Amino acid sequence: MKKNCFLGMVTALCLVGGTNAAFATAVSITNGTGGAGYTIGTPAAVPFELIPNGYNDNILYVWDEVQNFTLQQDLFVDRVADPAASYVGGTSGNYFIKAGTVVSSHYVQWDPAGTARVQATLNFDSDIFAFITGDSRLNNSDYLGLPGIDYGNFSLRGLESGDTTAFNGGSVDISWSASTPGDWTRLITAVSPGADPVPEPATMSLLGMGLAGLIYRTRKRSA
Ligand SMILES: [Ca+2]
Ligand SMILES: [Ca+2]
Repeated sequence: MKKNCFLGMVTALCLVGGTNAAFATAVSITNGTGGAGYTIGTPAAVPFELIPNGYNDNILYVWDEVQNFTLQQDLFVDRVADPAASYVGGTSGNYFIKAGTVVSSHYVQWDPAGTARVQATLNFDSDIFAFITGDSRLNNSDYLGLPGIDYGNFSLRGLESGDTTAFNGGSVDISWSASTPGDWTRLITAVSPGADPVPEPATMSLLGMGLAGLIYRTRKRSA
């Protein structure tokens, strides 16, 4: 197979096929207070379904979702790091990341038992573009989620106005309070140098067609 990896398209397919999950691009959680733990990773083995108030473990989880994905449509977000950035459109309350922008997605879960507050600094390997904090926008962006997770589309999963997100390049300081069920939110960053690109469906079918054509030609040649 290796010698067949001479065409650009097929080379890309070989690379995709030759590596597994993306490297972690959520790097670390520092300065944590109030949480029972701080974890880079999911709260359960994938596949699973997120259940509101189904954890109550007071652990702050951050996990990588789709990485280095070219947006096929404008992505509506709630809080942007830089409203004047070239990749941002819209106005306050209706900001969006423009179609064509390459983004990486991450999810944050914090499900305390009862009323609590958590503070921490979340660190990534690329600049943070935005937070998606509203229930409907979270639901509309679940296509950026990690395959194998049913995000649930339950209400009250987003952030409230008292939950702060102070952007600082590739880091963000959060201070969130929650009662029931907890806080779930999506964080959008720039191209992650530590992640593999995730092929889009159209690209995958092109790659598949390219590979099929190559196999046909190879078989024909060796026949
Ligand atoms: Ca909250
Ligand atoms: Ca809870």
